[in-house]
Amino acid sequence: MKNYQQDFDQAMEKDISIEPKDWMPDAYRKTLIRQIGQHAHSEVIGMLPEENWITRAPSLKRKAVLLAKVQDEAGHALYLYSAAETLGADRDDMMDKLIAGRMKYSSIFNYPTLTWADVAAIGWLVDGAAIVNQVALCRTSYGPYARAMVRVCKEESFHQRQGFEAMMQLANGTPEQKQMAQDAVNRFWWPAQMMFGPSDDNSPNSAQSMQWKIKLFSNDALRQKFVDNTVPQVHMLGLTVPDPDLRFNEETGHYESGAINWAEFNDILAGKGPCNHERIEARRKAWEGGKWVRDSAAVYAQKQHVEEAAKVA
Ligand code: BYC
Repeated sequence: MKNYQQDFDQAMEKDISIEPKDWMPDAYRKTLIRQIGQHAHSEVIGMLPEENWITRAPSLKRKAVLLAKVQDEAGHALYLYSAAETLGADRDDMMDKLIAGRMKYSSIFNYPTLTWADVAAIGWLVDGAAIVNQVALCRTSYGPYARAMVRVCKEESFHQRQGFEAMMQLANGTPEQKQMAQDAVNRFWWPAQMMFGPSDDNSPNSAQSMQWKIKLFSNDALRQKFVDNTVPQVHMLGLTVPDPDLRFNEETGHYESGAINWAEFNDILAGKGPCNHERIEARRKAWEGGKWVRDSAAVYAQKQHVEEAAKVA
């Protein structure tokens, strides 16, 4: 008699990816739907702070790049919703849960984009943080999620570079532009670090997700990698890191950060961030406003199906 649990455990041990038709524990499936669903929602909600600046981008080139980036984020959401569907999740149900506040999305998108420099900072810092997390996810144990991440990472690299380049232009611009760049770093530095989730001693899902190789590195390990990558970039721009306690530890070769304001993070997760209400409201309007398109597409698909069936018969 086949021992499904044993086969699953062996696949884990040998780093063989789990595919949609393979047996998997219910809790593994549930965790993946939670994480991939949140990830997909983050891509969708993440379009909003940037979309805010499409009509106000400072040049035709910046506008074209931003439009392409926002469209890429929509594409990432589609790969991710599809990956969640391979686990039996229903896309409409996930969207209803997001709007009802029963599914999360990344905390970072609850901050406003007050100036053009914030858009540059999102590309550089937010996509930069996302890459650190997602490069690791390219080897996650669930095949469709890992494969989606490979493509997403290629696009995120372009996003990160264009953000850094836009930031460099501001940092080397007039004193006012340089100040605008510094203000954006001051506002986004800590929220970007919070993207990696609670500290390891306060992360309820990490132990199990690491055992299942959904997560290959802990929240703190990835956060450290982001800080180590990014501090030299801030300095290269001639800007400062808004952390008076930041120091480089010569012995470990790592930067040591000051304390993260976890009360602010928890408030955002509880729906009390600066833009939580606005973001969900925008999504609700888009979802309800798009219903007629989804309905029409479904009727058309049904009609096509009936016609095809009639041809075969
Ligand atoms: N924000 O036990 P933990 C992008 C939740 S978008 C909100 O450590 P886990 C982009 C967590 O879900 C990229 N919630 O959880 C798009 C859990 O709550 P539940 C977004 C957070 O899952 C447009 C609870 O806190 N990337 O790149 O082991 C423009 C306890 O946490 C956050 C992803 O989604 C947070 N920051 O680890 C530009 C990456 N952190 O579910 C850019 C995929 C934690 O138990 N996700 N929570 O109610 C992951 O890698 C993991 O899910 C996390 C959290 C590292 C985020």
